[in-house]
Amino acid sequence: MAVRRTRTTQTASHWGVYRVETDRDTGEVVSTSGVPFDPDPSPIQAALPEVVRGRLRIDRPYVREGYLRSGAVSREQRGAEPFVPVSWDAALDLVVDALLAARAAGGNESLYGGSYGWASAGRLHHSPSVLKRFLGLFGGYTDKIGNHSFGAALGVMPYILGRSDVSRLVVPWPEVVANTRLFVMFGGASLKNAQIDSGGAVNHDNAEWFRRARAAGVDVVCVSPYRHDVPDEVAPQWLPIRPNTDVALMLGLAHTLVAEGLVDRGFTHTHCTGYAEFERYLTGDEDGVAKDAGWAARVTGLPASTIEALARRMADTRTLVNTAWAVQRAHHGEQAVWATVALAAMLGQIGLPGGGFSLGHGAMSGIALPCPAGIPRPKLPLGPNPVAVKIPVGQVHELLLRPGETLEHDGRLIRLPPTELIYSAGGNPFHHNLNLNRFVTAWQQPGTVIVHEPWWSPPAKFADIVLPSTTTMERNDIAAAEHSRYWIAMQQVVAPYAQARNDVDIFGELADRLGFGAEYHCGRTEMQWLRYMYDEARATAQDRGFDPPDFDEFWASGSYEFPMLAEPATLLADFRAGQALNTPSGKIELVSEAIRAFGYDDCPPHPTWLEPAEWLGSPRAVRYPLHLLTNQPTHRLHSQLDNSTLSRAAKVSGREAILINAEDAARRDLRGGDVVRVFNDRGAFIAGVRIVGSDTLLPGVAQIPTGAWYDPLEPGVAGTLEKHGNPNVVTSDQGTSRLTQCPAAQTCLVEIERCDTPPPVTAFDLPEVLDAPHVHRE
Ligand SMILES: Nc1nc2c(c(=O)[nH]1)N[C@H]1C(S)=C(S)[C@@H](COP(=O)(O)OP(=O)(O)OC[C@H]3O[C@@H](n4cnc5c(=O)[nH]c(N)nc54)[C@H](O)[C@@H]3O)O[C@H]1N2
Ligand SMILES: Nc1nc2c(c(=O)[nH]1)N[C@H]1C(S)=C(S)[C@@H](COP(=O)(O)OP(=O)(O)OC[C@H]3O[C@@H](n4cnc5c(=O)[nH]c(N)nc54)[C@H](O)[C@@H]3O)O[C@H]1N2
Ligand SMILES: [Mo]
Repeated sequence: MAVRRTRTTQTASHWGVYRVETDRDTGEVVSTSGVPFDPDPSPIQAALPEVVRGRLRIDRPYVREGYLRSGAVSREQRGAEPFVPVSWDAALDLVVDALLAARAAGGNESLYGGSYGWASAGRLHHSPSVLKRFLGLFGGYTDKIGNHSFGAALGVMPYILGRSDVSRLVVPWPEVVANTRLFVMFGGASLKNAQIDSGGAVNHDNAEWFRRARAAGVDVVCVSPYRHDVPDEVAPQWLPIRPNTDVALMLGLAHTLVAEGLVDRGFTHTHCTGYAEFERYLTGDEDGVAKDAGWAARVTGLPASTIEALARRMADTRTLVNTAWAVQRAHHGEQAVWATVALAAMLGQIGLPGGGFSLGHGAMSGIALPCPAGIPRPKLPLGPNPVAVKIPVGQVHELLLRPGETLEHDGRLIRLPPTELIYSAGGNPFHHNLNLNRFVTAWQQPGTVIVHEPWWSPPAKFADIVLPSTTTMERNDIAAAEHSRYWIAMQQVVAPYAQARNDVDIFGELADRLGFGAEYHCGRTEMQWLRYMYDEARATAQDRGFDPPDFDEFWASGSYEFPMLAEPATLLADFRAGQALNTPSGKIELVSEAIRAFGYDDCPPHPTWLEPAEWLGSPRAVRYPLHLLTNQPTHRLHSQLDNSTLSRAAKVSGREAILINAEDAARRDLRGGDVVRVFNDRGAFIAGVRIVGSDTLLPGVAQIPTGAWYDPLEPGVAGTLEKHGNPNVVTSDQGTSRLTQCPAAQTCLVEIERCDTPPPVTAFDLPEVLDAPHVHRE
């Protein structure tokens, strides 16, 4: 038997850095393994090679049949029609024609290029960035503002702390282990989330840090409807709170501090503004309702005695309050962030080692790991965008459905321009947008939709022009995540699949045709770009006292780890020591006059309990008695890799698994493995049931991971049944508040019933392709 000759290359992904062995003769991927400096590689790593050469790869450019025949007038058929294969030349000509026609009709602001999405790791080939570079040089585009992850925090933090670097408002693990005695985690810090880092996780160390915290005697409290949001190893105290009521608990804790004389009045006096007014709200002097532990108990479902006991413990020891991003991804999510800061301020430990608050500890791999400050990242210059219009990420439907009207946002009115064309690369709008039945209609409004995708994923199936992109394994790049101390060389592993091209090259071809190729690619090849980006970042790193090797040495060695040059500073210690914050008062704003001036009843001037539009205490719960939480998936990244064996093995009866409490299941005569219809007024989807006890999930709560590929029974028809378990057909697209207008996915009530004859899943079928490549426009 012939001996297999292999070669090893290193690549990187959001879920880790890995070595890939390929067959020297066939080029096939033989195996993958983690790198030596990653103690605990993610199982997701193994999922990519399979799909890189999988059946669902897009082999060449395609155009929707109706678009090819009759252009924009066929827009309502988007998502429902077969595709026609075309040559690259023909496809690029169509894109150029569409761009020029759209710009002529509606100006540059009629091009929506906000294209939200995680795409793939790699600083050069990051598709939303190359799209922006391209559209900027084309004269500009309407962009997005904010993010899906922690958008409410991002929007409100500048008012509270004068800072918008939300993902840096985290007390790192070493400080927690050394100093924190009580770690109160609203929404926990699930280890499944720490597999990932935007731009490339490197060391998967969080499980080990939880163990060290346990060994150091840190007591952990998991405040969540779901017990396993904190790993069992740390034996957390579990407070199964009603979803979306965390603010009420925080206020109940704060009230207890007031009632028992435990507030650090020195700190609230010297470091905060507005405390007196906030206290009047807590005691009920403002609105007649004391936010005491008994009140909080009625809202949250937790015993008053537990709330009081927790408040006393918090005041008695070095306490860190952490709020997971999911908690602010809910109606009035700004309040959860503000109340977190207020509670920590009243405890008076902000700026002390291991005390105060964190946001999103462990939400991604690197966020709480030790990391030197000031690491620059190699970057592709995006260039200017001459169009100023920006749409909050969760409100793209408003842009598309209400052209010419306005949207309230952050004290201003955003004028919504008409949209002639959507250009999307590196995101899945049928995953990140909520209320998909309305969104499907919104998506059918513009005349043209262009999508770059490696796979026949939902956005590809809902495009007019589909251009096939390469995956990370088919190109060279550099990974450098915001929360990582590494630069990683990503070497091409396999040749591009079929006719797939790199996004950066597709835009290069388009720029050439449109006459700005030289400005776009600057005459650089892939490796020349990487060298250029590296050299720029290296020069900055050298200015900051680091000494990364030259490009050739870096590329040959595969990685560079930045050393810790100095002990990292404790979060907000400089502020504690007297340095003013960038707020009007220079202090933490427990009352914001700027926000008061906006007069928003959905975002009052201090942390406030406002009932969410939907929760277990609302009248709507009579009809839809289950609160649906949509958490991040364990076996994939959002919708990425849902087509892999790993993700598909975790489904129940072929559908995404929904977790239901045994009591709720019994009431509906449901058993594990049953297929159910999950529904409300906005829509319905099919899922597979997994039953857990009240020791795992609060009764009245159902939980389903996001990211099942959108699989409508009748594509393009609003309100049609979703067959595969994409929960965003039932989630609401109402913004968190007028302040930030962020997605509020976690605010959603549903009912569930058995579905005995569910339609088959077709999410992983190829679209219908006509073998008539010569259809011409009429
Ligand atoms: N209900 C609910 N919905 C949610 C959330 C929630 O909590 N609840 N969470 C939200 C959050 S926090 C986020 S961040 C969003 C995530 O939303 P997205 O970032 O849009 O989700 P992804 O599945 O990562 O989409 C990336 C897409 O890019 C494609 N892609 C990958 N590499 C490349 C490439 O090199 N080139 C091109 N052209 N395409 C590529 C993938 O195939 C995939 O289709 O979802 C949000 N949606
Ligand atoms: N494996 C994997 N990891 C990921 C991702 C992925 O797709 N896959 N996505 C990454 C991204 S983009 C992001 S933004 C982060 C998100 O990080 P998070 O937002 O922290 O993650 P989620 O899984 O959405 O939510 C965490 C938990 O919050 C709890 N929760 C929900 N609503 C409430 C509430 O009202 N109150 C309380 N107390 N708890 C609540 C749920 O039980 C849920 O399990 O994760 C990242 N990590
Ligand atoms: Mo996110």
